[in-house]
Amino acid sequence: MSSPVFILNGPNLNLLGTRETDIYGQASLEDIEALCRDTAGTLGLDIEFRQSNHEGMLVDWIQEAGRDGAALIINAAAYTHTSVALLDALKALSVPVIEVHLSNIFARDEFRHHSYVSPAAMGIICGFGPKGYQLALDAVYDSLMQL
Ligand code: CA2
Repeated sequence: MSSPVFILNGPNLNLLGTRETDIYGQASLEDIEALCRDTAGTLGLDIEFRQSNHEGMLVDWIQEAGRDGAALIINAAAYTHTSVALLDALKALSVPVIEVHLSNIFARDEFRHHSYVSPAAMGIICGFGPKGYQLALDAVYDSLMQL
């Protein structure tokens, strides 16, 4: 089995599809995981898809991705805008990191315009809903294949 691409999701993303559907759409996190499994299968990638509401857990998983993963896709949700701990953990990685957001954070509240994740990321994809995760997997594939 090859090293998986870690796909980490931050706080409250477990509520997707139940509330705030005008902003985040109808898809649940389980729907997004299924979409990722499908896309990853097509690309020949293994994935490790996780969600936590706890900053420390996300830090532990980022470190695990650095040890055992081929790449990391992260939607840090609200921690995007607050967490130096996530930035420090991400900066220690040598695998490719891609930041994803369902919504266009730059078209929303000013406090969402700054990301602590972006300085450690190869790139950021936002505003495309669940498709952003597929685009991120595509980008990971290209990066791993050095396309
Ligand atoms: O657009 C994104 O993916 C965000 O990362 C989502 C975060 C938000 O804080 C970021 O600024 C942008 C919020 C995720 C919360 O998701 C909910 C879903 C349903 C109901 C309540 C929250």
